[in-house]
Amino acid sequence: MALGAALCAHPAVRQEWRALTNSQKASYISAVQCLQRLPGTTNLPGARTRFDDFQAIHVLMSEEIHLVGQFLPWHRRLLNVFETALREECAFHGVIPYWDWSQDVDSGLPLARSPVFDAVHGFGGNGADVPDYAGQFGNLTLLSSAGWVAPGAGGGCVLDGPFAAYNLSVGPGTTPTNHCLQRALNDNISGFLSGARVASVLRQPTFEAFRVELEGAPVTTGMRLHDGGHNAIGGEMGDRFSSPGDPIFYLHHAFLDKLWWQWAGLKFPSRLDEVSGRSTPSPPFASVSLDFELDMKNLGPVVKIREMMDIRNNALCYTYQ
Ligand SMILES: [Cu+2]
Repeated sequence: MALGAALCAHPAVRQEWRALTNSQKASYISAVQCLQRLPGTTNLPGARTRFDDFQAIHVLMSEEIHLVGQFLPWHRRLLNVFETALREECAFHGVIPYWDWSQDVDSGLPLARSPVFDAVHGFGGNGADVPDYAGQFGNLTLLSSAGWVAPGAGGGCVLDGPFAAYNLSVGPGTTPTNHCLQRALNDNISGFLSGARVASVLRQPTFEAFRVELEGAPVTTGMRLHDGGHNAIGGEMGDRFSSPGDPIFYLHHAFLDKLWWQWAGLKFPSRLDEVSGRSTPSPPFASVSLDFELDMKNLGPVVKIREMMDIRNNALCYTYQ
């Protein structure tokens, strides 16, 4: 096959949040706020705005896109259609940034001190402290079995920053409900997000081992990078259905996408063809191949995993710094 046959001439460079200038940060945040003002076009349950549309498709597809071989390609495609909307509907000229949380964890500072949670040049901080917060579903026992230690502060509405006032109408879970953006930053989960953990995921010899070690519980017994990042932020981000309601979702997934690209780069070009895994979380299982179709409903045309393998191709056209 001819992967790499049509590489784009000028790939956009996705950068880590703290590498952006304040004006680049502001333009990304304004573009996301623009999607939050535009009326939705999908009519997916609960979706009122264009921003909600992308959250709603994640709710709708959630059972088909996690713990499966298409997990990474599907989320790459989600970021791709989200970025396209930012550009075409909100005159955004930049790219989705990523958040490398391992830099914060390795610094030894609390997550709340990360530049991504800055109230002015970031996504706002923790949620208001709710005593005895027990998680989005009032049940954190699942998290404890995955290595979760103790609740952090927070759990309530985010109080500052550009997204504190946004009314979410998709989620939590699968039930459309009006609610605020919630966070429950938890430094007890940070250990799953260290630079050493990232390095160990990158050492995995096959795509199969890599995707499992990256995604985490319940396929693994403890948390890994993907679920660790979701749960360390908590609130909406801790919700496996409606997590894209927190705009930080896109930066977390961009970092996971970067790690996939970095892992592929360790054995170039053979890993550009390497995809595997079951296609459904429960039996009967089929195996995904490059011809597996990624469904975005009416957010964008169906594409095959094959088209998501090389980020330098004309359809994707980006790279990471
Ligand atoms: Cu997801």
